[in-house]
Amino acid sequence: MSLGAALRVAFSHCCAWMRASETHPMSNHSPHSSEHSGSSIWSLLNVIIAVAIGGFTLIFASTLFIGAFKQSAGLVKKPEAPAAAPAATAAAATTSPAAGAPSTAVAEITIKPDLANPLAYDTKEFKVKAGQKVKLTFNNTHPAVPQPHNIVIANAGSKDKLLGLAMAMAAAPDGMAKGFIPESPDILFHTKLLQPNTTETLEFTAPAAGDYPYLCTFPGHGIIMNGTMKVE
Ligand SMILES: [Cu+2]
Repeated sequence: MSLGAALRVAFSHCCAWMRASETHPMSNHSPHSSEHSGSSIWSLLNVIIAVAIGGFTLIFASTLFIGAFKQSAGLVKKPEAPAAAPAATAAAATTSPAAGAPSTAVAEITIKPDLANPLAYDTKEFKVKAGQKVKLTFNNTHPAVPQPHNIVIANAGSKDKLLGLAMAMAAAPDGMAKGFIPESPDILFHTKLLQPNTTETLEFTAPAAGDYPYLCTFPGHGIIMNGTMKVE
């Protein structure tokens, strides 16, 4: 229903109601005095209802009109979802390093003996970027099977050679004193032999891209207690 039609209906309805209350008093059989006061009360009610309906219609109409005017004048801002997305992307781009630049974020890795298999590491692989600062913590804590362990990070492809050197140290009188760390140019970084419930953190810069094995060189452990540092 259009606004004009609504107004006409509301007006004619009230007029008809007022005429009806004048020509046909509500209670014909009532005494004259009460009949007269009854009809005047209904007339008053009709006026109030007419004013209420008229007022409501006016408010409704003006709200519609003002809303339409604001829209057409561009005063009401539409949601700017498409504009927000590029802004978010720009913000993300400024906080992340530019492509090709060395990453400044420190890679922090913590490795423990595996809960299910205490002669293995709980971390079999981790990834860092070439040139990235790395903080590698070995927390030699196992609730059930305390054992001395270390972590030796070595050149790509040298794991088996180091396993052999570590086994040879089992028979060497100074093996334990050296923490079972073999003397090898393939070893890049290593912790000392850590007693149970002790921790050591290695800090180094990730080498060139490649897969670097890490292993425990306590004789026999490294067969299973090993993993791979993937440098990308
Ligand atoms: Cu070990």
